[in-house]
Amino acid sequence: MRLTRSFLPTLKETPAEAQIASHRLMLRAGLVRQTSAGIYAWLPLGLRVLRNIEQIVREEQDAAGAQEMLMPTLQSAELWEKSGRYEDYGKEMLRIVDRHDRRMLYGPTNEEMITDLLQGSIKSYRELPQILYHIQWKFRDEVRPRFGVMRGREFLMKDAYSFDLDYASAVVSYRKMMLAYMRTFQRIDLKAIPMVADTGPIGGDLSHEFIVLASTGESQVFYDGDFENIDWVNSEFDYEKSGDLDAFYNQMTSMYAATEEKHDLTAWSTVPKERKREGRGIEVGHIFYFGTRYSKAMGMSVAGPDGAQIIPEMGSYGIGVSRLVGAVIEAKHDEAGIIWPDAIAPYRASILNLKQGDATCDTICEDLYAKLGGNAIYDDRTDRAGVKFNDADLIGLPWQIIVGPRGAANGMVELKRRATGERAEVSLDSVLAKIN
Ligand code: 5CA
Repeated sequence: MRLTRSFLPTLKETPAEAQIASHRLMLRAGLVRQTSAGIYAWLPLGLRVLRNIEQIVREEQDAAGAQEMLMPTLQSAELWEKSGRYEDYGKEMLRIVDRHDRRMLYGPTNEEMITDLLQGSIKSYRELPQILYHIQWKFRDEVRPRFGVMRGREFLMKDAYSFDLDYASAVVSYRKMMLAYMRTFQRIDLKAIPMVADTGPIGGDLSHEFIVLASTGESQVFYDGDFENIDWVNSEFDYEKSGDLDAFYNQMTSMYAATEEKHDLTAWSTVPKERKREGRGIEVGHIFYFGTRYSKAMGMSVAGPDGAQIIPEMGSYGIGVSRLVGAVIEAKHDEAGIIWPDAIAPYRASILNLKQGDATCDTICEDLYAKLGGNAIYDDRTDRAGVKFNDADLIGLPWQIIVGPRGAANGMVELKRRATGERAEVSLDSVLAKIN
């Protein structure tokens, strides 16, 4: 993308309405713009990050055996009356009336809809277990939307739903999702701690929140320091083998918000003192096992092996995809701007032409830009070098290729790694090899 041709409205001034770093940086780097309270338009650069995160979430859901589908944003009130949640959800639910006076709502979540969809089609125990997910916009009329996309009213969520024949099988589904979450956050280069959680209006009796560590986070979390060192992506966990499963599960349940008195702190008390950690973080995911609460309410049952009807055991599993964009920035920024992890960066590199109009600089930049195949931002503006450096740091791509007339004359450019600030003079040949 050439900066002179792109819609990338960066801001020099810090927007007054933004209280936290990620909100300020998302506005300043031209990732989003608010269109009304708690509702954001994703500008080209922001959308690329959102899509990259979405893709990692999708790959890990698929790898865990979940199947992608897409349910609508609008739902009928009747569905929610069946589960009893139409009234319970209160003012957070955006209620809409269509031209035939039918009561509709903009979905805040999809337990009712997915259960209703499956109950018409799944008849036998042989068709279970199933895990289905979609990545879809939600609306919750939060009283106080704030912190930009972190607590929006409209936000993008990945929500998955599992259906199993019995408790033991439902717990396996739950653990599969748990591991998929840990892998997802690790791939985004985040440290996430699963914390035993309240189930809230969703209901159920087994639930974890996933807290991404960031010093500015709203949630306080106590955790076992050993947890930060587990390589979720490269470890094998055998869900069918109970030994592995239990070890894994015990690790997961040893994380508590020690301030929540109602939690059983026995497991926490067994963590050696030197491994106990306290931190702050942002809730980016929440998973729930809730048994037959919705399947029963929506009238779902399947024929068991002996012909008797079985009401499936369910769980639901959410990741705040749009919130993750903010959470990543909270975890990864400095005074100068964003520091995108490689896995989700909107582009790999910024090319900074320090002397636009100089034949050698222009040729080198054009050549690099072509060879990076659309995976770079080319700062081809005629601005001062200082402006280009500042904007490149603000936007935060992993690499900066700095092309100035002195080096260019000798076929050399400067390569800067945004995360470390390390700079090195490199030849044109090696710059692409380094970046790729
Ligand atoms: N039905 C369940 C799981 S599918 C559910 O809705 N869970 S939730 O309410 O905890 O939401 C799941 C995730 O969505 C949260 O962990 C959070 O990351 C994200 N989320 C929730 N509310 C908002 C919001 N107002 N703005 C941005 N993200 C949100």
